[in-house]
Amino acid sequence: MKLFGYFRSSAAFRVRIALNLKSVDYDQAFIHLRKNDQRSADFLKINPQGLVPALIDNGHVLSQSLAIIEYLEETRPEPALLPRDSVGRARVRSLAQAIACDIHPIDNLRVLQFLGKEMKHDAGDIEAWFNHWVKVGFDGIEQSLATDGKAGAYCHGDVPGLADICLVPQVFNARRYPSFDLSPYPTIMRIFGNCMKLAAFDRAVPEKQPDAE
Ligand SMILES: N[C@@H](CCC(=O)N[C@@H](CS)C(=O)NCC(=O)O)C(=O)O
Repeated sequence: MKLFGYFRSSAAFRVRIALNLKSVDYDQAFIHLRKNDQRSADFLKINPQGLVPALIDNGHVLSQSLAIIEYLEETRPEPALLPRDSVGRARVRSLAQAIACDIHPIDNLRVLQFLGKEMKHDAGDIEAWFNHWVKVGFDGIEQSLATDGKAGAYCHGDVPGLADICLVPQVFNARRYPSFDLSPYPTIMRIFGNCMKLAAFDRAVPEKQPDAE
């Protein structure tokens, strides 16, 4: 199994955590996003979307972190990353998608670069954009986690799963600008702290990857 990623990519970070939780060994190939390797002809043959992560398993090329993680869940069911019951699965997928579909895509590198290079926004505008969309997303996620009675040590009870896999990299992203205030999110940060005590999460952090700079 080979993961194409980048140490700072939060979507690749999700897949690293999932692979670690499932104790799957994998090789890594490093796609330097700041050098635009994701748009090189060689990488576009692997993922024409020009995004990391991509995962090759048994000759099959997979892309999109949530699709990859669901594939891992189906092919290597233990330990489960989704609850057994349908309502629980919907809740966990909702939390994961609140991050992966609603926050992350509009704060992505190519969006920030477009705001700067093409739309001529300055660094302050870009920081405000980034922080605004993390705040909008985190406000709702904090409210859900704090009030629906389903969170335990982790987002869903006391077993780490898909929602935690998305939450932890997004907290790393939220720290990109010191101006972002994490104090309104005590439940998110409590769960983040619990996740970071687990080796599967700790080994996946950006600074521990071989391509970290
Ligand atoms: N929805 C995709 C998002 C993938 C994505 O946005 N990857 C970023 C890194 S986190 C990337 O490759 N960015 C390259 C760019 O913006 O040019 C997924 O979940 O895999």
